[in-house]
Amino acid sequence: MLPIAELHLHLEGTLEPETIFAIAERNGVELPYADLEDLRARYAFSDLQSFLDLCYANVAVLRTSEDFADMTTAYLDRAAAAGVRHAEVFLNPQAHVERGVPLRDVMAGVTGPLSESLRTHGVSSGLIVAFLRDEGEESAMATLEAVLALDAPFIGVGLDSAEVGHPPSNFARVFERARAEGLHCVAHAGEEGPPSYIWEALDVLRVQRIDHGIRCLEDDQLVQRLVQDQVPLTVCPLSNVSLKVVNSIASHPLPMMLERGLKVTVNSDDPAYFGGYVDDNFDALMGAGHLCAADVATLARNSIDASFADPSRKRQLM
Ligand code: ES4
Ligand code: ZN
Repeated sequence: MLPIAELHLHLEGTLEPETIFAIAERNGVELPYADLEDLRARYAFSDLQSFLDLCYANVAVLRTSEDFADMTTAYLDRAAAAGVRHAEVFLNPQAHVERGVPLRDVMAGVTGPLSESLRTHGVSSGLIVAFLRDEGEESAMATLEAVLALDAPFIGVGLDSAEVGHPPSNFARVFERARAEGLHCVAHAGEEGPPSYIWEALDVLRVQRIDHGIRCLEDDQLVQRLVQDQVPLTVCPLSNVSLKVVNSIASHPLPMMLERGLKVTVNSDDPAYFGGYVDDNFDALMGAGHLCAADVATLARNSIDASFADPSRKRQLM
């Protein structure tokens, strides 16, 4: 197994149905589902929003730092088995603080297992604090200030949730502030949103990677820019099919993206919801005949190179 880095993974999207029920039970939280099968029957999405509604209803079971730690450890277990040797994971603190969970508990729960992950799992890791773009810039800025004040370790900021109607340029000041703090900057753009959102993420937010970015193919000048600057795109094939961003794995544009010289990586996004972890994403692409051995090697190398791992760790994994 070639060492890979996973760079586009939402911890909230790693809660498996069984875990949702188990944590609900332990916390005395009443779930609006009759049983596991009833919950599983709801994993058919029409678009990004329909997924977000279910995912963020389910995270209501998370109440204590132990819950957040268990979620993080379960992901590390599964990621290590998938061949992941470095992981940069998103967390959306707003979603939990708004439900009354103290930010310090959220951050302590997640950063505990991450800080030990190299020793416990052979997976180096970093946390990216992501902002719910539909909650606006003021809320994002308050969240950034609050996590900075806690001095819990995190390596960067991201921008996620409902894309259309919430362009990256709305968050210029938050990303400026994050950069001034020495944080890495990434943003979801060009999943459901137009190519102009990718331009804004690059030129206004000055991000180092684009999460998804597949709609860049609609704009030749944008492709040229992304190729020229070798801006990494964290592509999530099973997510794209599940959220109906593309029709099928067979028609996924990843082969075209590689062919055009874009710096593509393969990631799982929300693996508990979209049919699998990063290894399952590779398997799906291979099954569709999309990847030769050289492509797999390129994708693996891209993921390490596009990561924010320190140079000595990158050399170790290349
Ligand atoms: C997302 Cl806020 C959030 N959580 C999980 N997955 C996502 N994809 C886009 N936004
Ligand atoms: Zn995502």
